[in-house]
Amino acid sequence: MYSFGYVAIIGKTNAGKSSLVNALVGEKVAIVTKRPQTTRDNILGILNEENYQVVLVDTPGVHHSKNKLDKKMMKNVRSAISGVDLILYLADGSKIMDQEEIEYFQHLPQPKVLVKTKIDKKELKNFACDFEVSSFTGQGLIELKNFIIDKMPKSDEKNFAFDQDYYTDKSVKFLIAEEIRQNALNLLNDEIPHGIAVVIEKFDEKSEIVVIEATIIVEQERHKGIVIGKGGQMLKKIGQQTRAFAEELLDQKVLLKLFVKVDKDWRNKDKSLKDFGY
Ligand SMILES: Nc1nc2c(ncn2[C@@H]2O[C@H](COP(=O)(O)OP(=O)(O)OP(=O)(O)O)[C@@H](O)[C@H]2O)c(=O)[nH]1
Ligand SMILES: [Mg+2]
Repeated sequence: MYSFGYVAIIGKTNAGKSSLVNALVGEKVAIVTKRPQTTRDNILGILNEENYQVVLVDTPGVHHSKNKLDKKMMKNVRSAISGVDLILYLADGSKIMDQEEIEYFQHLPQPKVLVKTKIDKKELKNFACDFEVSSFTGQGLIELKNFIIDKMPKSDEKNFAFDQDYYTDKSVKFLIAEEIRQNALNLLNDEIPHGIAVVIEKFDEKSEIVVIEATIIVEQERHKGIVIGKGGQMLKKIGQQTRAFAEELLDQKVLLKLFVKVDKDWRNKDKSLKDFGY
């Protein structure tokens, strides 16, 4: 018997969704930051074994929309919920589930389970759940994984949707663009809000060194200088961290050039959203 199916990973922003997908897959599929609203797209993390394939759908955190990008993100969440074989709703174990969150969970379609995350934290809250996990220590992951595989539709034939060599549906270009965004979010202070997008302008693998050119888009003129930093120091740091990731991913030397561009209020412009891949 073969098992194949889709699992949506839903939850408030910062609940630990991307961390759990990465921990279950064992590869860096989705970027993680301490900041809210990190994930913007639905990103697939694929678990492969001879007799099963499970497609985990990482989603943007559920939040109230302030701009067109937010609305697209919430549309991504809704589309992830429909037609999956199981929903994992993740709730941060160090925060209480307020009434709004409880109701949101109750309104999700079946089959669904409530997963308490970050159980390695000291300030754990006491609320009922089906599974308790920590992506940091690995606690509860095997139990959760076995439960997921068990819940997937069974078939005599191997009807998997993805080549078993793949652990995500995203391209190397996408993963590197996201890594740049992650490192920028982690290195920059709170002055730069979530108005950053990254576009890969050039990806040249022809010679033995891979040449990548990327532009970081900011939404205000004064943010440009902050991203570049004094004497270009900030941009250099973002570049260094990303190059290390890209070289490991590609198993090749990488030359990474970063540029910064202003696109005022791009999160509310349809054309910009499309140009930046949202
Ligand atoms: N202590 C602890 N922290 C965790 C754990 N999992 C995630 N975190 C932290 O929680 C923060 C948010 O993690 P993410 O995985 O990006 O959360 P997310 O739900 O994908 O967030 P959005 O994409 O913004 O919706 C990061 O700072 C993580 O390091 C965990 O198991 N233990
Ligand atoms: Mg995320």
